[in-house]
Amino acid sequence: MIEIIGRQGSHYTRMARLLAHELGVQYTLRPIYDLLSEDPAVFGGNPALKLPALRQDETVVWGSQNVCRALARSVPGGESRVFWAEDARTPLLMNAHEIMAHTMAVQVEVVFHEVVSKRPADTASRKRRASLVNCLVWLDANLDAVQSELPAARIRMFELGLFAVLEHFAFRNPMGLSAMPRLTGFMAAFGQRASAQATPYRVDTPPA
Ligand SMILES: N[C@@H](CCC(=O)N[C@@H](CS)C(=O)NCC(=O)O)C(=O)O
Repeated sequence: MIEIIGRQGSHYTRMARLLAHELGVQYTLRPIYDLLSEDPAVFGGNPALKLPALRQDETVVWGSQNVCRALARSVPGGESRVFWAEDARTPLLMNAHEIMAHTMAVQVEVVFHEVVSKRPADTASRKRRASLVNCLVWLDANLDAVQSELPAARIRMFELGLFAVLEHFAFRNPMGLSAMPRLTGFMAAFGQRASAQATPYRVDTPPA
């Protein structure tokens, strides 16, 4: 019995859920309603107060990378069906995984500053948004070359993370992506996958 502790509106949770669906792993989602809680118990015991986490029997792992590993290990041959960031060997693929991971991380910071806390812009927040936009521009410019180096037969973590963060913009941090045609084209194509359609972004509403 696998339980993903996370949120339907979280791009890190989405990445893990996409992987579960791609691998055919059965799981239940235990929603975290209070993102701002300071109680580790809310986050599956994670002292970092971050989500997602995964519980399997008595074991809990924290963080999307560990969640994805645990999902892949839960099915025979699962790990080798996946192309992980650590499998990247060329500078382009190594950089692409770094930039995709950073885009996911900086999206959280931008959303926390601008959307959750509604704080006015400051030097640090302006730099974070510039960093986010720069990464998207880089990903758009390099997407074709990156995809040509990714093995077609594997489930590519780069694509799961990229799709999760790209679709997250409309849900949580609206910004125009029309100047990035390769990213929007990728999003439209990946969005046809059963895994994408099974995991749409939603607000988790606590039971009344
Ligand atoms: N390194 C963590 C980062 C996860 C993360 O930033 N998750 C966001 C939600 S998408 C979160 O927990 N936000 C709450 C917070 O930052 O306080 C991972 O890979 O799982």
